[in-house]
Amino acid sequence: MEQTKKRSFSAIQPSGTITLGNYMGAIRNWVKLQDEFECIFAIADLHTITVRQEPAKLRAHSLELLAMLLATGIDPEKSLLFCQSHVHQHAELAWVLNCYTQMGELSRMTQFKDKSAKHANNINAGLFTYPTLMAADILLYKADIVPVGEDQKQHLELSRDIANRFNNTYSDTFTVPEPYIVKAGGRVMSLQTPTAKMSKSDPNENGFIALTDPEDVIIRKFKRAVTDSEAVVEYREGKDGINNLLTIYSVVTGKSIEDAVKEFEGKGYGDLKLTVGQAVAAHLKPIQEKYEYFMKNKDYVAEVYTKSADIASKIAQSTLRKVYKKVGFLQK
Ligand code: ATP
Ligand code: LTN
Repeated sequence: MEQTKKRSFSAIQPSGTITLGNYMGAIRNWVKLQDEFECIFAIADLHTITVRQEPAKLRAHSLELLAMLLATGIDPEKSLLFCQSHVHQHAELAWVLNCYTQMGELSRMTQFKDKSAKHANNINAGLFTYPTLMAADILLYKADIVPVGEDQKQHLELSRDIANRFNNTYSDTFTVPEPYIVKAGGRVMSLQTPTAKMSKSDPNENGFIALTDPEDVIIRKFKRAVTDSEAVVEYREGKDGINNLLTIYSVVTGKSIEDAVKEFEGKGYGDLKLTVGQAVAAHLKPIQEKYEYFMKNKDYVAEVYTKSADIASKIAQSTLRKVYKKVGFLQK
């Protein structure tokens, strides 16, 4: 890939069924960035095993995620789409970066604190060094921007610190990446606990909308969404449930929040929930049809990720070679 445009890198974990939160916070924007940037997308399977996975499920989730990304509009003619474990340089650079990252920095990461609380019986070293692998993902490709949801901001800041530290210790090696976080949809909340982010590994399925949920399930989940007792559709602080519904509605319909609020003037929460559910189902329908198509054409999906990994590996190797030289390894 000859680089003329600025580069974007992002990844997503195959840790479950992709949600409306992943779509609104990340994937929807990935699709849009493809013309302006040279985009590289990875399935972060190495990151996913920081939480124990059933092997058959991990394999299935990875394939489903690839098919879903293609269905949402990731175009292999324009972008690379591959599995992180297929490009061995990710793990190799992560090792080097581990030696340039402090324990104190890693122990301040809120995701580490949250996940170690959630998985108290498996606080493994990989969960702790998760952010250095993420830094390796980004820095290998000299990405200028990293489109992610709000929850990844802290990891991105650490990636920037690691890049600067390495550059200052040796000489300019890494591009210092900028986070690219959208305002609307950067943090979609759980439908059941609107103060917590919508998460694909939430054991309560009513908390999230999976992109594969059929229309009746989507509508049912929205009908059960937790709101408040005021019965006025307004967007303001303290109305987490309603704010979340209005944000979702605004993103899937392209209407502004103010227009959405006007539309529901004098109407009750029941109307709002039903309309939002219908709008989400209508928005997801064409994506679901394409998803079915790609799931029936697994050979095509395999061809995409194999070809992409070959190209990615060449870019990654050129960075890794420079890093090995700078730290003082003998050259082969
Ligand atoms: P897990 O529940 O396993 O931690 P997750 O649902 O948080 O997974 P990730 O694979 O960690 O998803 O994230 C993929 C992308 O989706 C990231 O860019 C992340 O910032 C974004 N994202 C995840 N959840 C949300 C959300 N609720 N709102 C907006 N963006 C989100
Ligand atoms: N940790 C990210 C997924 C991820 C990622 C990356 C995102 C892995 N490597 C590199 C951006 C850049 C998450 O969304 N939980």
